[in-house]
Amino acid sequence: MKEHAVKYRLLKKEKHTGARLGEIITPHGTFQTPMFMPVGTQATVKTQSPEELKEMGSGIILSNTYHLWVRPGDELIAEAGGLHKFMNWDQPILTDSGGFQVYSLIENKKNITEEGVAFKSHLDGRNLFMTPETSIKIQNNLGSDIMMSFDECPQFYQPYDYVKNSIERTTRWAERGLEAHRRWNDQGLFGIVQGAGYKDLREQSVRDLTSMDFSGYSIGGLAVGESHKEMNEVLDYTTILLPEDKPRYLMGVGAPDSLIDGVIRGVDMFDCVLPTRIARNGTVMSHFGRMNIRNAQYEHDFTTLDPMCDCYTCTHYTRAYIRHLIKAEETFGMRLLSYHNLYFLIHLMEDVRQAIKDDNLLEFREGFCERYGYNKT
Ligand code: PRF
Ligand code: ZN
Repeated sequence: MKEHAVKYRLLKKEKHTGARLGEIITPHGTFQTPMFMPVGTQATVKTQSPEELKEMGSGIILSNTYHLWVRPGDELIAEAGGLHKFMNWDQPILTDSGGFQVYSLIENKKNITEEGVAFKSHLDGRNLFMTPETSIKIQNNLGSDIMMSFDECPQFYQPYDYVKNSIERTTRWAERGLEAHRRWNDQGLFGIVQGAGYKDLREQSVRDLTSMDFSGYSIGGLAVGESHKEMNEVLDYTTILLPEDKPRYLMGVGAPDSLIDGVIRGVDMFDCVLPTRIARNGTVMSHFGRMNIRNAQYEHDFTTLDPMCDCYTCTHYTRAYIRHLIKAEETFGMRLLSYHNLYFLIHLMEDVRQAIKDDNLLEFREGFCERYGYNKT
């Protein structure tokens, strides 16, 4: 077994659920888990500076192989000394492989072959081809702390035979990625479990990927059209098969109830564009549910966004002011809301970590969901 640049340390298991308290040690520092990771697709978390991200408690951010490959190019970033230096972020970075982003750009499933995936650039429409080796090479040039294998993420409701062929190819791609990886000394590499809603295929995917020596395991192919209940079921039978001594990452999930339900099932890491995307059109995540600040009811509302939040936005600005900024399309309004929404999810995970320490995560979930307005399940 090789030495991994990224290590997981299990600190405590919650008494009544599958939740784990831990920490992930990377070449750019250690962060606590469970953790929510802000998304910085184009080497920036939209509207937020690195100083703001640190201040809000973000211990790691995510970026995207595909986007940085087409612009400004991974070679340019390597020339700058790597992604950390290029964007002035000295803490951990995780990069997604492009396996998810390119699928939205594929015109026909026939463009997915054993060798790789053919698709068109979202910038200028030129033909591109991504293979497991290209994805790893780009991520090696970026120098992220945690890299992802190149995978296919099928929609949830696909025929069994399609998904079986797909996961077997994703496993072969993962193996090719392991071979292509050149920086084991300072970059970890995760395998990505797929299999849609088919229990035996998820099990096969876990078995095949855990027989190879990855630094951690991601659960992909969720939040792609299935219900919340179906997602929980897949997590139930997937996470129990994953090794205890490696981190687990549920990809592209950011709804507060899904985060808590993922943690209950043993997930350590999450990411999603949701908090920053909805912030830019005026949607606020608060302890009392979601609200759109553009709504007329906030015109004369001089209270804070979320009375239970002590972030910079909530301690300095009123709903009426932020409503005005968003309606006037002022970028400062987007910054204030992005800051608050990210702070909200990062601090939700801090509360979740405390509940794991206190062995009362189920009670925490109950209280949180009742306030937020989720139906009990
Ligand atoms: N694979 C990759 N990235 C992803 C996903 C996936 O399945 C998802 C699914 N929700 C989000 N991001 N590589
Ligand atoms: Zn706030």
